[in-house]
Amino acid sequence: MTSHRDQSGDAVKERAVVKKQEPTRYKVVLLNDDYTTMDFVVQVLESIFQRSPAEAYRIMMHVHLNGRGIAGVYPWEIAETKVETVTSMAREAGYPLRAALEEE
Ligand code: TYC
Repeated sequence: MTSHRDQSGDAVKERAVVKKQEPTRYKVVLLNDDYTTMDFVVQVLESIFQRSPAEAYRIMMHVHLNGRGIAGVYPWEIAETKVETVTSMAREAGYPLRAALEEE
């Protein structure tokens, strides 16, 4: 904190604006479909999103029942890479599983 006199002679305190800019984060959303197996989705959540087996199962069931669900939240570049990895892993295995990005 600095302190000085203004033209009228009054003490004036100045405070630097220190509010940090939070980096924008992105949700990786998994979308339900009728063909991807439950086991495959659980495997994706464990291997790409570092979810425990119990968490992976819970998220998979949420997507299965609600149509969509959040796999994880990340900075832009990481979120984008996760979507690409999900997509290539699914296509490789012959499944139509899709993932999308949403600003948090
Ligand atoms: N609905 C799929 C089934 O019944 C399972 C599934 C869950 C698929 C989540 C995609 O993101 C998904 N086999």
